Amino acid sequence: MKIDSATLHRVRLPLKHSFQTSSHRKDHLEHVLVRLTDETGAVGWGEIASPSDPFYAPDTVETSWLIATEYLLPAILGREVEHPGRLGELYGKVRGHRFAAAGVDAAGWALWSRLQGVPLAKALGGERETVVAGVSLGIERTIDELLEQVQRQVDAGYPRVKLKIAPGWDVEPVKQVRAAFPALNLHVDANGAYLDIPEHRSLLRELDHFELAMIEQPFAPRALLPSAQLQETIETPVCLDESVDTLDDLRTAISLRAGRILNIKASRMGGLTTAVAAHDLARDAGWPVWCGGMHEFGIGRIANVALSSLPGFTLPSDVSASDKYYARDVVFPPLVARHGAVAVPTTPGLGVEVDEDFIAQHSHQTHRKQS
Ligand code: OSB
Ligand code: MG
Repeated sequence: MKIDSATLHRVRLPLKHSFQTSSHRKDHLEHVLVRLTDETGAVGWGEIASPSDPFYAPDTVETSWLIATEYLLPAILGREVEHPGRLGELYGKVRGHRFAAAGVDAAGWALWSRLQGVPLAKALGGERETVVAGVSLGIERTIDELLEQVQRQVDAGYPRVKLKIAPGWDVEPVKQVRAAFPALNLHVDANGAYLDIPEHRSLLRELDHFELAMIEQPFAPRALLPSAQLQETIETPVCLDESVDTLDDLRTAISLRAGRILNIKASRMGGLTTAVAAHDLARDAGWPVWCGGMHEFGIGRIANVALSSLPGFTLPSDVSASDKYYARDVVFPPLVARHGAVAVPTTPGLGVEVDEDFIAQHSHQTHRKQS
């Protein structure tokens, strides 16, 4: 395929329920949607799901926009690419800025699979017809409000619930949720909020008593040694998210036994190509994987559903239905979960219609470039 034109839309959507992590609170999301066409006019969409602030990763919506417009799109426009797995070579000199690269990579995969007449999931090597979805719940103001949120998601049919934790919001909320939902598949995500100090290590070890499926990213992204030391002292698997940006990070983490589970986010790792390679590497190492989310709009999330259909994704993924996040989504039909499972699209490309009018209405910055 030859990429003939590229358009970026910066789109803002309000969240139905504001979300607090260990680092910040948000009530809306602003993502950059990438629209690529080839010379026949076929279209592929991808999503740059960078948070607005540099608190999850160094990226922001502004830096992603800059890198996409100044480096990534100029590198791919007018170039002949035989396979989307090779797109990254065209901008291989760009260090970091993986969220921006991931949006471009995903649009390339969507376009290519559309041109090949195969569903994106098949193009990636997916095998499953449905994927099991979990939900991720933020830090609430009170434990009662948290219990209400958990109940709501259990009632909606989700079989796995993840709770955000931070020092001051950990053992007590987890104890109460576990007491109220003894059989629930439950896990916690600290987004790196704990320090390698005795007080924090003992809080994390206390969490070992609640039959959690995993403790996700307890320490800072680069703190692989503390993570390995914690894993050695607890039964609960440690899951890595922010620690693994590249395949080399993953090899290091596996070799240090810094965890036992990997959260794969195509956004964090620079695209679907690297996400698939991480899946293969983790599988060889015996690490189960699941697909994390960045509160993607439907374009990014349907790509996450396709990715989650690969055989190594044996744990529930953060691919909740559109109505968990947004009153209206950018794709049609919106994602729905039945008994906690989301169907993998079976038609060519992304397998959903992109609502271009709705995107145009909510886009407050646009950039268009032709080869
Ligand atoms: O750590 O998984 C995370 C959202 C923003 C930043 C980091 C994370 C998250 C989530 C959201 O947990 C999961 C979802 O998209 O439902
Ligand atoms: Mg996480």
